[in-house]
Amino acid sequence: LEPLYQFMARLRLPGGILNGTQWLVLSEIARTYGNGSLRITSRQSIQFHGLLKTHLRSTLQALDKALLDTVSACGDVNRNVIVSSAPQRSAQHAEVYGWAKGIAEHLLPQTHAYHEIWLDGQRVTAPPEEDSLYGPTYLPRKFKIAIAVPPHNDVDVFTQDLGFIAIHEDGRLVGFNVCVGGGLGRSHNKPDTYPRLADTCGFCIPEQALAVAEAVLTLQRDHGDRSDRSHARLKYTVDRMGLDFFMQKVQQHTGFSLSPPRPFYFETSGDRFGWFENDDGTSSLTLFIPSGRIANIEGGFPLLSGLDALARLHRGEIRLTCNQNLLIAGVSPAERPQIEAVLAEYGLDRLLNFAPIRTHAMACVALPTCPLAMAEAERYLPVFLDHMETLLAELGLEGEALAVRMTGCPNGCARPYLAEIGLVGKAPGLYDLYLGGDRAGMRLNTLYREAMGEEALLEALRPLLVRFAGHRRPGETFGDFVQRQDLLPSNPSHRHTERA
Ligand code: SRM
Ligand code: SF4
Repeated sequence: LEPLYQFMARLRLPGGILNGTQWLVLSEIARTYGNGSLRITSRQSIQFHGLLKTHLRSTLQALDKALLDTVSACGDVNRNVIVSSAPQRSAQHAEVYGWAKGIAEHLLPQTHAYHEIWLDGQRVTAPPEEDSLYGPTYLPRKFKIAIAVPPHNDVDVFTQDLGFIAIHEDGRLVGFNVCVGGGLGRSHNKPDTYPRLADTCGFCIPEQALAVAEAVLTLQRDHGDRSDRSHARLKYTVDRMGLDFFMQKVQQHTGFSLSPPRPFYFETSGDRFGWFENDDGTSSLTLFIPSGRIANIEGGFPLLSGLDALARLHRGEIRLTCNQNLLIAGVSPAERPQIEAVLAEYGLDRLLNFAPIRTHAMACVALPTCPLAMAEAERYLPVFLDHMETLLAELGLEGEALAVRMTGCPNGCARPYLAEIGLVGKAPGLYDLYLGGDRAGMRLNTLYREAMGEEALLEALRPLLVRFAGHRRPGETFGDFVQRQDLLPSNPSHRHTERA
């Protein structure tokens, strides 16, 4: 008798875009085969948890019918390509999304194994098949790409192996700044593993983006460290080879030179909540989804059913954000009153009324499903934020959109190393405390104290917040304040800590 194995499955969803019909398929799968919940991820995708082994094929077949799949959402390949989710200029978003989709498709492994194993069971090609891009051994490690559309850095573009920053001039996409060598994963007590922000290396026109992506990925395939997985990401390859030499190789591979990076400005890495107008006459609504977890709580809040009702009604896009939230995008003026009625009927309008410290926080999944978790994250974040809300209210800081990010281990899945307050799980109930990130994803934070329980964390934060409340400059954020006041130790485990 086989044990009742259960699995997590993650969608490939470039740009995090779904239509209403697809949403309803996902919801049905979660209820029928999963644990009744959908989880929006920090890479703008959806995860199912609790899929029994015997239900995997039915799940993937149901996804296939909805034109969705899980190919390349995990593994040593290019992962889900992410894109800023809410530029109000609709045409800009559509164009940039087009490039993201193109890159995602270009870098998709060519294997037919997924179809053979999960869909029709028929062998499509004769073995052995070899992928012309990935070769017989694929990449040394996962590879991640994002496209940011300034002033939104909701994708945290500098944390990606390869980042593109869309440059618009007179409203027209003229190209992308190219950023290389970001990544966050590290291990406790291994100082030779570290988070690193990508370097902005040059500028390319849109038609060159595919070639740049292919060159960077191919160089990582050929030069990445295959002897030690903890050193196999591109950031280590770049540091080992030297950025200039690596970029020379990229230019040799593409056959063209990058021009100097163009100016850009990032205002925020967070989401803006509520309704906003788009330039095509439609509007969009961003809903806060606590840690991206969507379920019906028994005897409580019917979040999944409410979103299903919206999906049945809405003719435009449903967009997922890299902060684990959800947008009902492109709502026509005629549709808007109906959407508002559904929000009221299911009580979804309460998602617009949380304190900023909650709506700007993120936690990774961690326990009970993540096998790498050392401490709680998604389940503990709301408790920690209760304490933080009380503390901020006491100090007159209740409106502060302080960015708190929590993970159950140092892998960094909720990108805690950029937060103003980052909590990184070390053991059950114990977290390393990082401070001093900014709100636009331009700076890594710094390790402040190690292995702290709840009480110690609050005790450490209180005097800093008291000082902040009394001495901040107008508009200054907590992260900027602790940096300016020199309240942080120097931290040798971080590289390239600030983007100009
Ligand atoms: Fe992650 C592994 C969850 C974004 C760095 N991540 C895992 C696994 C699959 C655990 C495992 O290997 O067994 C987690 C599944 C937990 C579960 O029960 O569902 C997991 N990662 C997640 C998600 C769901 C976090 C979330 O709460 O939203 C995110 C899914 C993204 C997606 O849709 O593709 C997620 N992971 C990230 C990010 C953020 C990002 O990509 O922007 C990072 C840091 C950036 C980076 O890659 O450097 C990240 N995850 C890792 C690492 C460390 C990689 C490294 O270079 O050291 C691991 C462990 C590994 O790869 O060995 C990991
Ligand atoms: Fe799991 Fe660690 Fe990622 Fe959290 S940060 S989901 S605990 S691997």
